[in-house]
Amino acid sequence: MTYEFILVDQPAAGVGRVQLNRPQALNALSSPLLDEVMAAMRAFNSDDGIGALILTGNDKAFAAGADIKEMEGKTAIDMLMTRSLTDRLDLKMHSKPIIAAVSGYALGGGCEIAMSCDMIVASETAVFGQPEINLGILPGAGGTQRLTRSVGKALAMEIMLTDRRLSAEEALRYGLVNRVAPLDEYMDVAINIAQKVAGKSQVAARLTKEAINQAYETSLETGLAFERRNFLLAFGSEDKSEGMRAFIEKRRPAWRNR
Ligand code: DAK
Repeated sequence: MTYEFILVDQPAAGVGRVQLNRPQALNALSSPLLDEVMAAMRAFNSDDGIGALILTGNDKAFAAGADIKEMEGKTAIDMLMTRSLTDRLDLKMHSKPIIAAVSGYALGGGCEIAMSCDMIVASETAVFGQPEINLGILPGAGGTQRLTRSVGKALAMEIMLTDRRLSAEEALRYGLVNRVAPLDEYMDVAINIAQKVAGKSQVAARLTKEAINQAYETSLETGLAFERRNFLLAFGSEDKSEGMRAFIEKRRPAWRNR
């Protein structure tokens, strides 16, 4: 499949990478771009040879948000009736772990998409923010909820009410990102983490990701019950037998992802 607004490759065994490639607009998330991202992510997600995904932009911009020029003439009903950013990029539906490799601007919908990934690796030049208030709107793809859960109410209020931007170091300090690395290294860090994930049992990784995400959705009691169910499911997998046998035989496990 050929794409106009994204680049797709496999930078390491088991790792699929989708790169937003609309540099002249700082990777603003236009509808055609989002459709391509979704198609590429879906293809990787259903590829048995892929164990982890990377979503990235370029050095200057991960994504500067939804495409303001596209949204400018839209009414509330237009937004209601067309597939939204969240519908288009519902990263939660992807069972494989996704790492956002973020450099430069991650603003508005760009920040929201990074936060809907499972981990974030940032370059030292990354800038996170939710500037929607400047446009007379508010975050609509998870910003008010995900950012608040990450950084807490006080800082979330400041970011979203005053357009305070977070540097990579601040994002690390407040728990928004996993790692910060120099510009020429952040992608290698992201690939390295993705490779580690891809080297695990896909069954166990999927059940783990699902269970962690439940921590955002439910009470502790319900989350613990969910974890227990997934734990028992893992015990029914061939990979559980292989993993434990490999440990006892002092060798690397050969996962079958079954
Ligand atoms: N949309 C469209 N074009 C954009 C853009 C954007 N978000 N951001 C940048 N560009 C374009 C600029 O218009 C410019 O294009 P030309 O004028 O050259 O044609 C080009 O990219 C370079 O931008 P600048 O000249 O402005 O570059 P600077 O380095 O001076 O400034 C900047 C960089 C990132 C500070 C600045 O471009 C900026 O403030 N951009 C806007 C950031 C922003 O406000 N982002 C939030 C957008 S609102 C939804 C859910 C969620 C959303 C929508 C719907 N539903 C559930 C329905 C999300 C909304 C948003 O994200």
